Amino acid sequence: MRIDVLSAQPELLESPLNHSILKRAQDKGLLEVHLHQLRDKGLGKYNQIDDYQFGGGAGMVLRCEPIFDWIEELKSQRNYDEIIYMTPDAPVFNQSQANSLSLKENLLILCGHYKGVDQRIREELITMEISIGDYVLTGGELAAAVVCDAVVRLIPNVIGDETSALSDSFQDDLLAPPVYTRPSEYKGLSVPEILLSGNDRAIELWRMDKAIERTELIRPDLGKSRD
Ligand code: 6GU
Repeated sequence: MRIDVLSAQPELLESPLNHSILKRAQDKGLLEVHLHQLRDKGLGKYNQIDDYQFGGGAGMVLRCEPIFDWIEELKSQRNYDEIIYMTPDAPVFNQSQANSLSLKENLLILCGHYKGVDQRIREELITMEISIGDYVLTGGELAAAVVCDAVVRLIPNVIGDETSALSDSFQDDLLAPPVYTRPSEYKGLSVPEILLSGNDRAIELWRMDKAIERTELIRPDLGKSRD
């Protein structure tokens, strides 16, 4: 997979992209990430990328020219499966979208800033809009890092143990069951007996029970499709 990210602050993505799963995917040759500075195609002496909004109102808006120029240049070099705009006024990202994005070859992600981008960009260039939740971040960069992490870890062979991604919370609309490791007794706190029993079938049933119990308690909205 190749991911291009277009941003006014690409440095914000450097650390998350160069550690952990995202680094491992790149080291294994399964992922290429290219960060692009919006300002490189800014206007005039000061490389301007934003401007006041028509009609008045507080806050700057990212202008058409630098973003059209960047996206048209990148599109002339390869076909993008999706051109994604990160913005709080969009449908909220979920695991099923992460699954389908993990099957794509080329993704282009545009990070919003300030009051957002000129609407014409959204209508002409963007094929998918993503929010990561109901709160406002200063820019789309941290949200883009979240989406990249969620997507890239699902690319086959990025994480060693395939079953590990498949048993994540949300893969089946259930939160994950509790997990324990050694020691089996710590400060008088013990691990549920069943996990030490060696009875695989009973353990599987216990985990399913716990997953359902936790989902109903913490995220009853997730269970809806099971009713
Ligand atoms: Cl994608 N961008 C910004 N700026 N804020 C957000 C977001 C995105 N998702 C949730 N809040």
